[in-house]
Amino acid sequence: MKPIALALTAALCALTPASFAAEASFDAKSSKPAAFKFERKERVAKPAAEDDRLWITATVSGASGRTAVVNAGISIEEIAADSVGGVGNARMTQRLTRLGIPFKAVPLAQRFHAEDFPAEDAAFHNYQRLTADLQGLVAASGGLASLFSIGGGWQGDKQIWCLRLNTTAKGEEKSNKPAIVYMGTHHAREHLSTEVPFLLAKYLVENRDKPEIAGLLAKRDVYIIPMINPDGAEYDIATGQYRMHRKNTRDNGGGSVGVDLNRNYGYHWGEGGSSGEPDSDIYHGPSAFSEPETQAVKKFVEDRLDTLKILLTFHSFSELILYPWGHKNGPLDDTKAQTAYETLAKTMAQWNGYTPEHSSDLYIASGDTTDWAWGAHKIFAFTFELTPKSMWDGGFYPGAGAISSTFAANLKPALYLLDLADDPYRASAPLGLTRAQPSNPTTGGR
Ligand code: 0X9
Ligand code: ZN
Repeated sequence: MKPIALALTAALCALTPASFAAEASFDAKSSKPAAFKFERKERVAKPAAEDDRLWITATVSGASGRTAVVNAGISIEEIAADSVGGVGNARMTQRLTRLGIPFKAVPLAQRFHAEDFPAEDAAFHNYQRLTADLQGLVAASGGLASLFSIGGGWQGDKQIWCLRLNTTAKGEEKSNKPAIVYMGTHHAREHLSTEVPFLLAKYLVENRDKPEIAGLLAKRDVYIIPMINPDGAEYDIATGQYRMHRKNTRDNGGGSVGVDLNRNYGYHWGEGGSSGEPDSDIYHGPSAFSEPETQAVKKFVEDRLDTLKILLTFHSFSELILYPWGHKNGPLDDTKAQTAYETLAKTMAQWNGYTPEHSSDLYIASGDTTDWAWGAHKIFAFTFELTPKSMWDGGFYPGAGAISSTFAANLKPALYLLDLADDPYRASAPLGLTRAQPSNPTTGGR
């Protein structure tokens, strides 16, 4: 087990608004954005003077018990057979008391011992390195890759970069080829979910001349957006020690920072498993798509509705393959789609060893990316909860040692979806007709 490094209270107190602003302008200067589409807003969130967050262990079992805990405003991070652990505050524990749910609560900083940033975690991409390395991939791609910004974050000084792989169209040019989008790091502290889509981009660029990869790339329009929440990701590491930050960096006032971007999408927004309280880790924001980050994704997707068939959003952790619905229990009414989702998820699970299930089997949550993509636009949408399985194995901070193995485990699922982006229903077509024959990236067997 790898220890988790956190220094929450110290970190929050050490970061003055002035130092944060100085760091932000450094990033803006060094990153040389290709398309700077917005004004800097000078709305840097002020850190809370005190961190009143609690680690809450509640005695519940089953998805309905977990949903009751989420509905109290607590973000569940650890699931055991008869209990869950997660982040909340004293007001939320009062709700558990009223519901008769037994719990224990300790200060979050006490639950995670403060340690130095592990030296090996320098391998993770911060915003600046990601910007440089994406630009490097474009330069090394022989004309295959292009880079553009889909918008900016709350603070307005960072771009949400999108790397595109298309043998003919570049940047934001239209293409008739079937499209797929991979995303990472909606949630600030889930840094491994930046690495996996980045490494997928790198793999595709470096192997672009291998027949099996060249064949795939020739017929597809591939978009990779590794860091949807650059402000939050930087905020999480800005002090050199992890702060366990989940949301973006909207200044909610009263010292509370951030909106949960994975509760801010506009399909059944504001319903179960999200909170209207700004200090909740699952705060859904003041309105659907209130945040620039989700607005950027919305525009990106809606500009490509005629060709975009599959969306895969990487999160961490728990080793799950999740698919709609998440805002309500039960299968999709559309049985053909339900069968396709099940086949896709089970097939991918054979390769990465993750557990395939409806998002709502984890817990009900409204306003997430995949419910919106499917509900509003019928784009096949999956959430992968990456390694590790549990908080005890490193949780959000599994260490750099997890990067390459997690990418390797998810490469074949990612290529499988890429192949199926013309028609995801091919996955459940009878064998011998149009059923997908997944590629084998190690042997080139397709
Ligand atoms: O709660 C989330 O947003 C996701 N888990 S995470 O630990 N990465 O925060 C899961 C979203 C799954 N969707 C639903 N249950 N609706
Ligand atoms: Zn997440």
